[in-house]
Amino acid sequence: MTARTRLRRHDHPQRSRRSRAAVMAGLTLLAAIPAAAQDVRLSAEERATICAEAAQRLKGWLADHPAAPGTVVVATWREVFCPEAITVKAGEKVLFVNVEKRTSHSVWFKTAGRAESPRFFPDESFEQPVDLGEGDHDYVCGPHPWMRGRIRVEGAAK
Ligand SMILES: [Cu+2]
Repeated sequence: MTARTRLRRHDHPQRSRRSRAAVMAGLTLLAAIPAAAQDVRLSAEERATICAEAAQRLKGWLADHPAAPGTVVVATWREVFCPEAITVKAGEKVLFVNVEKRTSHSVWFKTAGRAESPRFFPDESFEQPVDLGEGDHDYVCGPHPWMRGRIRVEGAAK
């Protein structure tokens, strides 16, 4: 399967009109700044505003779905991973929670050669095993390649 058909398959129907140019622009930027673990469409201020909103929405979600101790939570909101960079110790778990109203996301450690996670829809979560080894690991969202994050793993067995 080519990258092109994969992107098309994951396109959201409601985005299909405007998404082609956006996807191509995202891929161009992705190629230009391979190491950056942040959303290149938005300024730092815009991302901070979005992540403050995400934190409020996540608080409500966690009230209904308490996270186990040793869980680091990342929210997805307005096509941003919040927070974009986290540090996890070996043995901890990373839980991605989708607090969007209608958009689904995935977690994909693409440069590490991993398979893309299942899509998680609004009000759903996805638990990412911390099996990546010590160091920094960048990931993207499959359907929205401009969504980026980074997990730093500390103290894992090498
Ligand atoms: Cu996404």
